[in-house]
Amino acid sequence: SPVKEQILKLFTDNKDEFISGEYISKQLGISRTAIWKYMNELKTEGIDIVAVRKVGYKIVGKLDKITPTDIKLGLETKQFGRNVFFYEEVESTQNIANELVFKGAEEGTIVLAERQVKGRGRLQRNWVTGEGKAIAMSIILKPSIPPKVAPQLTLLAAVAVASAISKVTNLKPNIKWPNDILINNKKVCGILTEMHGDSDLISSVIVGIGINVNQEKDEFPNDIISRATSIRIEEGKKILRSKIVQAILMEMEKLYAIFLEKGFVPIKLLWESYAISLGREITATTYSETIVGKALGITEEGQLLLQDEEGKIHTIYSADISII
Ligand code: BTX
Repeated sequence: SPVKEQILKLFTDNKDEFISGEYISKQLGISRTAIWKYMNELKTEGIDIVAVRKVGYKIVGKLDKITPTDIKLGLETKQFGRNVFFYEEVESTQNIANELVFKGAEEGTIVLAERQVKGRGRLQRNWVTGEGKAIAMSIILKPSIPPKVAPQLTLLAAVAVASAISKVTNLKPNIKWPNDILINNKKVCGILTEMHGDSDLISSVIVGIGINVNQEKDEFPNDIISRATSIRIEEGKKILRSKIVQAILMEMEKLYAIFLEKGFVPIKLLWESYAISLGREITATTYSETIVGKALGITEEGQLLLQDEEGKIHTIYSADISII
């Protein structure tokens, strides 16, 4: 309800402080009894609120959940994540976001799920979502850009995730072109961007972000265990998923505004500051060939520049990269 949203906002604006019942009552124009009712509702949702007589209410903790309440409590964005669709189980959050786009969902709308039974990666690959311990999120964007520019949004999303992880943990994530986020050389996040529109102009882009957050080592399937990691494994402690989601939305909103105003160049610089493969010998496997060479950098459009052993420079639009 709008009142509940306003209460979540009051707590967000006054984090770590007591808010008096009188203040809430005046701000929202509701009775003390009504406030009491909303506080109880938040408690049943797993929000830990202390109430001190004559002082007020304060939030002292929450569970590791990603419901709309969990996301909005502490969210500092203007638009991103203001509309949250949450599901216990979906085939893929990308599919739900797709349907929402056709129903006219606003830019910045997000879809989250605890379980994905058909989570997907690029090229029809599978993406594993550790139930209750991972983030599976799709963000709807509606930029007016030509389709060839869309891959830049994948790189932008990678910067947003890397910088969000750096802000809420002590970790130093890296990006492997185009879309893997690695910590200590293991994959902690994958990003998949899908778009709608015609050949001249995009109408929407759905950015899918999968992050391993609180899984322990033995919780990964055998086929990925040697290449995957989670924030918990690397940080050595659990972290609230809602905090990471909020940080990503904040970074995305900021970077996206910069991108729309100034284009890709400022994003490119940030991307390069996280890049792991630049200057190294890599193998790039495209749909038609395998090229071995040195990664020189990315172009102003976001493609990878690779110099092979004969000195020839290749511009790579899409490939799997392994670092030699
Ligand atoms: P990708 O094609 O770069 O990576 C997929 C590959 O990564 C798989 O083939 C597998 O080897 C490995 N992999 C699968 N699951 C994991 C995992 N949990 N951790 C590490 N490695 C893994 C990356 O594609 C894009 C992933 C996007 C996922 C999000 S989740 C929300 C949204 N919904 C959806 O269905 N996809 C996106």
